[in-house]
Amino acid sequence: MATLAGCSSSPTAEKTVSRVSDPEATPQTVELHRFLQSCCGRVTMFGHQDAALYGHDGWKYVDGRSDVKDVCGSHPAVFGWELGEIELGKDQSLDAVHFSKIREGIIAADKMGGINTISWHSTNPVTGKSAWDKAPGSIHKILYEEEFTRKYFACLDHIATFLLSLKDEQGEFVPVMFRPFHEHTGSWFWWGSDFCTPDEYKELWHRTVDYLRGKRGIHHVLYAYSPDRVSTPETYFERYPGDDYVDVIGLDCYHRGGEQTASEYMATAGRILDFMSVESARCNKPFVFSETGLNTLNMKKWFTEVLYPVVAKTHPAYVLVWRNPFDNAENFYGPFPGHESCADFISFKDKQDIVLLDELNGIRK
Ligand code: BMA
Repeated sequence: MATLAGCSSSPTAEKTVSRVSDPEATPQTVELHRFLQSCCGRVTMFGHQDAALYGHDGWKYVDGRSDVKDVCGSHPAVFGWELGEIELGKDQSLDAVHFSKIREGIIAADKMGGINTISWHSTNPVTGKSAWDKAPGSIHKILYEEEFTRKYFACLDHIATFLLSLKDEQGEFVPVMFRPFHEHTGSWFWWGSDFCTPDEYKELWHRTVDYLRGKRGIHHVLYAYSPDRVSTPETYFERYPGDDYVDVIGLDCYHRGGEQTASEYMATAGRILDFMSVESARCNKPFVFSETGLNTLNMKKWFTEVLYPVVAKTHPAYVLVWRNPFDNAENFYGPFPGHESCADFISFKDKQDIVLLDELNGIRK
């Protein structure tokens, strides 16, 4: 079993300067940030999107269950969650998950010592269509046309109400990462690079953070910036909203294909994580591999032979693979019992520098 004790020092022992963008961040939020930073360069936590909500064989809402735990005996260390369509005032997400279950899951994950990260595939407030609605100029309209500014803030009110409902048994806010407007260097979402200028993207981010923080008084959130694959650091940072608005720098980069594209994926992700690690150390902001995966895991040793060498080179604080939908067996990124990658996943987990919840527990709290 991998243990943090195997490292030169445990993450909590390391004194790391934390640079949280919110001067009023709660102590738990500052601590989460410091902990993430202390992992960078030394260990990588493993995360799975929607881990605790449902799994590949169709199970849904089973207390204490996750596909990862079914395979290796431990939950992932990092739990991903998705709030898309909360902005419409619905009680279920675009992935047919009740927000009440997400709230319960976040609070339960925090209680177990896990780390929570939230994504938001928001509908387009201008057109009312999905996150994938390629409507040029939507951000411009949100920023400069009152009708849409109002609509956007109404969306944010739903996000704010949800965030403000995240309290533990002591009544303290549960610190979370929030990762809006991700993969913006591509152009598949309405906030993509073909549909707005760099300044418009940054301004949308600023207004979002200012609203949640300033107007709604939310101080238990770390904001994560997560471009998709890019060729240069300049492109990565072109739309960076600034140190006062970002706490964590991320990367979304998938392995599309199988064996034939493995070395290309490893080289690309490795190169981007390289410059992120340098920047992370310079600015005291943790870097994370916020989304990745090989759809259907069609390489038996993907975890140890492809993913591990990528993360072991720089050690982002965590790597998160995407979801195992309960309603689509053709589409999954995490292991589940019976899949041919299980043995390899267990070897991956057993690496000294890979951390799941069982190794995190008792170290963070
Ligand atoms: C995408 C896909 C979609 C899903 C969305 C939000 O990448 O998995 O099916 O709706 O994430 O979770």
